[in-house]
Amino acid sequence: MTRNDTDDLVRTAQADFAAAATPAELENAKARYLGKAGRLTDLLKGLATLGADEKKTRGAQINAAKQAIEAALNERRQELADAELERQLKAQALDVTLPGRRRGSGGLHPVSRTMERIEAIFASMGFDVADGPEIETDWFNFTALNTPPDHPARSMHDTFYVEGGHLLRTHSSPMQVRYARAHARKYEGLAHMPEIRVIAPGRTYRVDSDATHSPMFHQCEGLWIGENVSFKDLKAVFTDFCRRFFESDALQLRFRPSFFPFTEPSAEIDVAFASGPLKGQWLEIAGSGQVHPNVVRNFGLDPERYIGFAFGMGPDRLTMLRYGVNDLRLFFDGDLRFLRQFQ
Ligand code: 2NM
Repeated sequence: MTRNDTDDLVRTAQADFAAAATPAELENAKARYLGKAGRLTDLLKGLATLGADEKKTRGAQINAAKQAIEAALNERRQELADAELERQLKAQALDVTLPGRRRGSGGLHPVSRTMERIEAIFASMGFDVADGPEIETDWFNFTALNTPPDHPARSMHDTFYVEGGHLLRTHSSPMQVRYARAHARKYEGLAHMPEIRVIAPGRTYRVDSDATHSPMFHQCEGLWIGENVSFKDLKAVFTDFCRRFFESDALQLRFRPSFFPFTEPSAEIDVAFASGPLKGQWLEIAGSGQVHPNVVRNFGLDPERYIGFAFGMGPDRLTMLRYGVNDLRLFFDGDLRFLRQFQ
């Protein structure tokens, strides 16, 4: 063997390594030269037959070839590793110049908008805004409100009863009873009690479902109790509220005699728009009345001294009127194509 044969071997190995396209192919190629049965190993075995001097030069020659082959192997390993890294980086490339994915902006539900308008208008007239439990006791929902034990509203056809003898409140007035009782207790025994002026907006529940009734709906009830609060105050407050809510000073109101267990006398409140598609039509929008003495007593107050009025309205219906929506269920289906129109 001559220097030429080791030079050839190095060149063949270099070409072989260069032809390896993957790390696995490269390791196979490596075995052909540096493995146990590899060609370089064969050369080393051949040394055994040589004399001492020849062995020394030949050994150095083979060693140089081995080093060159190992260098070529490592170089190719690095090339393949670099190529793989490059490939991965390309695959995961992040183009920071692309526009970001924006999270769509949300907005208030149309009924929430109505609630906020109602709250703002009554707050400007000195009314507190109170909320409380939607699961109520029979006493707060019915008894305290002068509703007799055999009243149809108490039947399972009208009221959702839940475990433990509780029920889903059928109106928001139980919250007014809670509020009035807390107020009365706070000023008990004192010479002067500030007037009670509160609205109770929130979710209420009845066994009822069609285009104008949902088993869950909203109510906002109002209460004003003092020593000298009369029906004329109710008319003034509610007229002012309606004209501001519907943004029309020409809006007409009508108080029509009615009956509720918790008020006496009682009145239904109708409005008529001065313009628009419903112009001149009387539309019922609330119930009201002078709070019944039995209810005032259940507030923890003396009905001989304290008197006032209450009213109840449906923010869902007010929203339908304000925006011209004809099916109440649209508000509760959660269809964004409908809800987005109010943004
Ligand atoms: C209505 C109609 C008439 C009402 C009564 C009370 C309370 F708590 F003072 F007794 N709150 N709300 C009331 C009165 C509600 O809704 C149609």
